[in-house]
Amino acid sequence: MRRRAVIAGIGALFTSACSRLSDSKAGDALLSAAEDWHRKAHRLLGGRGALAREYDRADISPFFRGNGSTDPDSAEYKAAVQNGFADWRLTVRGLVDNPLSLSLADIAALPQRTQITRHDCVEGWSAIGEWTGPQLALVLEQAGLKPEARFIIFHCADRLAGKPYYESIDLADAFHPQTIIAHRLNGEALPVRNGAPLRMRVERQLGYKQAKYLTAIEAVARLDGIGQGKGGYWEDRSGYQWYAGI
Ligand SMILES: Nc1nc2c(c(=O)[nH]1)N[C@H]1C(S)=C(S)[C@@H](COP(=O)(O)O)O[C@H]1N2
Ligand SMILES: [Mo]
Repeated sequence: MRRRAVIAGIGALFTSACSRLSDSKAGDALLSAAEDWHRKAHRLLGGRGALAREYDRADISPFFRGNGSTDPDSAEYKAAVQNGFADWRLTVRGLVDNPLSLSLADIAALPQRTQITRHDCVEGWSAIGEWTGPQLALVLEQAGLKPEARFIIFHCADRLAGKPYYESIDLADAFHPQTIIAHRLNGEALPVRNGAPLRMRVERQLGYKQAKYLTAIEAVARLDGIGQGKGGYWEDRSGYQWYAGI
């Protein structure tokens, strides 16, 4: 019963997220024409709620390589590794009714989802891994999104070329059932290489959207004012599109 209520709730959120997106001028200005076409085509071809393919245990890649930051070199992160991430906190803030500060134990105590999916990096490699963690939707429901919230920003502990890595998604992806806050890879605690202790899995999108070393989740109305305003580290400094749907 409860599950059904949650699914109905997610359905309603999809509808409101989509109508909010289509009538928002800020959102339209943000997206290039081609990107907007891609996003709309994706919605028609199976819909934004369609599931990414899930694989079998036998398909899991023997080694899930690391890319981008693979060993953040800040003193804080090194200290966190040293004490087994015992004091790691994930904050949930911005346009929410109840800001949260979650420990790894809080995250592990939530209902968990495990999914075996393929990660596709634009640099031309893929890997299949089994990810475990709570759905982002559960955490956002606990925090209670304010009606003005339209995007979710993921803040990370690492920097590349001196700038903090960050990413963002819209509410359709935020409430997608396969969007999880992963703390396990192939049944083990996440390796540092792959984003320990927490990283996002947004399975309908490309590799650079899968934010590692997650420290905060922020609900916002607009993307300008965060980083250089294009919604992500690579979006800000290369031609990478904000909507990286696959
Ligand atoms: N915080 C952070 N997240 C990140 C990156 C990064 O450098 N820093 N690189 C991105 C890119 S381009 C890819 S392909 C994936 C790589 O994930 P992996 O290291 O687990 O293979 O993480 C993404 N998330
Ligand atoms: Mo990537």
